[in-house]
Amino acid sequence: MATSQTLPLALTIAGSEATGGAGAQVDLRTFQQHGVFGCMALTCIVSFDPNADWGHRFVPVEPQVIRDQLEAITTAYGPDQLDVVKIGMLGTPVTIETVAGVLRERTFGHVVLDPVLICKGQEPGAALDTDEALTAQVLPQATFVTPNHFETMSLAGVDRIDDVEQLTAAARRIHESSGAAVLAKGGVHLPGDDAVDVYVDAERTEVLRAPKIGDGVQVAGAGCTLAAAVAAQLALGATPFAAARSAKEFVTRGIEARMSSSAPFQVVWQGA
Ligand code: PXL
Repeated sequence: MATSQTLPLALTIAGSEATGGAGAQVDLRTFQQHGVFGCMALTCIVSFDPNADWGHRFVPVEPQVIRDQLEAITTAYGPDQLDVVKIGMLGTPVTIETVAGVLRERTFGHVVLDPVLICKGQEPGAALDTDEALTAQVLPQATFVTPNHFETMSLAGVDRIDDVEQLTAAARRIHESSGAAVLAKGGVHLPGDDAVDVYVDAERTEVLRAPKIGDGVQVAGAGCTLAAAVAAQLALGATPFAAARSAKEFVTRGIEARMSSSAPFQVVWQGA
């Protein structure tokens, strides 16, 4: 009989988006594509409502059920085996408190935080209490954070980011306040032909560029894919900066191979 093998592992703590375009489904596909064994603690269930402009129907998972999932995972896989966690949508201050509590009990070498405040189509105002809880309780425990344009403004406490200099200044500010490596995403929100991201850690500040694809069409699931690819690369032993560069390439390929459906947005294909 063949002996069992040791595999790189990563955990995602994230929500389900039923159509598979965002959330934990994206994370697990991304891990798989990297040869990383994925496990998952589900925080919420999002079901878009086709009869209400594809708005979000959102159901949080009970805090005790989140704790149960994480107990099973962290008991099965000790710190020597599972050292990388990716955090996606938490959704409510109570869920944030629950996850932050578990992170304080069981340390991970790499905590990749995709600071999901709102999903595409939601009102920015809905994010305020989530924003405050995330900043106070989870961000200080993150080793790597991947804010999009809106989240970068929110976490840096600035009103606008219109160019790469402002994006860099905001990313530095988030790095200085959190200590985490920061990959701040300009996406399609900055002018120019390139999708520009800024990477900042204690040693370096780097601007990452890739040509905007399809006239800068916004594709759902790109943020989840990017953070999950960073986590997968870290699980494979990459440095944070190498993980950032590789993840941007992975997302660019996935956006090129994007998939459409009867929903009003296209989604990243991680299998490209
Ligand atoms: O893309 C952000 C995101 C993350 N996680 C879940 C989501 C969304 C956006 O829809 O539903 C579960």
